[in-house]
Amino acid sequence: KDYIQSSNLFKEFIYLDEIDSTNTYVKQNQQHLENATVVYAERQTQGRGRLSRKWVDIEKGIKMSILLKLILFDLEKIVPLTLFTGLMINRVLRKYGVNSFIKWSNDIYLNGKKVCGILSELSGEVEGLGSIIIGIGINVNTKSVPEDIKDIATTLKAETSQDFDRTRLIIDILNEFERELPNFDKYGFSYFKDEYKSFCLNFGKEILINGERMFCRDIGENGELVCEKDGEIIEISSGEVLMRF
Ligand code: BT5
Repeated sequence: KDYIQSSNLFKEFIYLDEIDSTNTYVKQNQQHLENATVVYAERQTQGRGRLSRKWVDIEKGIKMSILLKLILFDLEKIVPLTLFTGLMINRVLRKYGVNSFIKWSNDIYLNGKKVCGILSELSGEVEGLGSIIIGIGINVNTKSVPEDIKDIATTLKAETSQDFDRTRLIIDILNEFERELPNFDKYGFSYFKDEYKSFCLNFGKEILINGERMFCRDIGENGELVCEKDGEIIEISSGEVLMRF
């Protein structure tokens, strides 16, 4: 509450015990919600990932959505905004001494397993004008994850043997987001590109995209992957990226 009161961006924080999905909640209630409202849920019964995938609910974690209203979007800015959000989370985790990395475009990894996912969704009432909902899921204070995702997912506690103050973590993430948003607005993703590259697991590696093997040469000005295949340069701005470990 103190943080929200002192924030120039975030004006409202809604706490829910249980909801289907914080992104769905924001989408359904956005007419009544102020710009930059943050909705947090202790439990999600139908947490969502991208492309109709599921986000498994893990207790003692963070599941929240940020509503940014009346954004004249520029679809080109949506992917970079998600990348920017991931980078801010990665930055905060690193400040806590956590050895996290980013898997393009929006996953945070710790010791080869996913600890955080981001789901950005557009919701437009009028053409070109609408809102962006940024959903953030972080696995925090459980020692383990459910059996069905244990090979691919982990929690901050499982990897560091530490408990994290979730309120502090949320405030630090929102704070970092708020502090850097003007730079993102003004200069776009390119302002953050070098930092992103230095923590991006895909950069400088062979990756598989839709079954095709290519080499990731660079991260572009808008956060696209610049890849090389058979001497040809291919730019990828969305889609599935599978790491070859
Ligand atoms: C994501 O999708 O990673 C986006 C996750 C966003 C979750 C937040 S929570 C608050 C807000 N409300 C929502 O309903 N969603 C957002 P994607 O890149 O498609 O990854 C989904 C895949 O991650 C699944 O198919 C699983 O393989 C894996 N996965 C599912 N649950 C996980 C978990 N808790 N931790 C790590 N990996 C998980």
